[in-house]
Amino acid sequence: MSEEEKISMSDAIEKARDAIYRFPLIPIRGIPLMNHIANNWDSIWAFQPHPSDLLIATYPKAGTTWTQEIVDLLLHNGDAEICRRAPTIIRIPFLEIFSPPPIPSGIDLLKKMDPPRVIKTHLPLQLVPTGFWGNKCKVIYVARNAKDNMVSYYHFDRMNQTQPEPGPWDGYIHKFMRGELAWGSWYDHVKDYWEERDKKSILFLFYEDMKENPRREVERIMHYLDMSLSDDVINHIVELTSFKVMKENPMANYSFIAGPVFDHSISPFMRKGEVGDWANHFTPEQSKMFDEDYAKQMKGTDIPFRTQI
Ligand code: PPS
Repeated sequence: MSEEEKISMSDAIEKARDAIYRFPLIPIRGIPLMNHIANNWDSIWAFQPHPSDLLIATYPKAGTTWTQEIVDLLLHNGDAEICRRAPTIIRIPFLEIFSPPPIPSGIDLLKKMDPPRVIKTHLPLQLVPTGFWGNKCKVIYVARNAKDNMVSYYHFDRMNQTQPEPGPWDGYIHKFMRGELAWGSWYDHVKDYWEERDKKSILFLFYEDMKENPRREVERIMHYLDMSLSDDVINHIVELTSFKVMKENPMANYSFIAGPVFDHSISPFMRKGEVGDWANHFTPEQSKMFDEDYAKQMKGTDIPFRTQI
């Protein structure tokens, strides 16, 4: 980021102090989306990708930023300096985001970029602009087990003052199970991408696999992108995208979106980065109730989620 861009970003943060609030949810085709997205839905839906564009799709908090960093490094041969050229959200725009500065609008950024572009979305499959499928764009989907995904989302909703108010943990579990959080039902989100993965040539990844064997998953992404990099470069990318290194990387840890928008003192964006943290949040009763409901909502699907590794 240039000095000029940094100054305009900090100006925007100052202005945001008055403008931010917890955006209400408005349904778009039954999916609750924050009002700044719903109000701009027509331009999001009309977005025309180029066939060379790559989409990284996730339910919120499933490992998006991690995957974005891996992809950016792969595309730049593991060059750490180039991948520190700007914060993640500038390097890889967030398609549907239209919130006020300092969070930049995805469509505005994309208009200024030449393809091939890497694009982030949390949209469920049926709301992804149809050009992505029509143009046979590559799509990477990352999924995370429901319990850890929810814990991460809960802490994010506490710290991100633009997200709807999470309320107490006990009630949050029910909102998650009913699909009432921003971007809707986790269950439908993962099932729809899973069912379409072969037909649409989607690379379907699991957060737990990435934790278990990051090198294997980095290579999986590399092959999907039809690339071949040296062992040294791959090892370097694995190191640069470890939780520890990314947490200290100001261009990957969202520290550029400071208070009052992201209040990292409530919970840092790079919080724990673990599999199984759910066990520190769910009571045995909550876990049992959640598991029973999970079995009903996921009946008939065979997605191999793991809640521990
Ligand atoms: S967002 O806001 O939807 O884009 O968030 P997202 O990036 O999908 O998810 C954030 C969670 O991913 C963790 N994270 C990582 N875990 C392991 N390794 C690496 N390198 C990494 N980078 C980000 C981040 O800490 C959030 O998870 P929790 O459980 O809250 O720590």
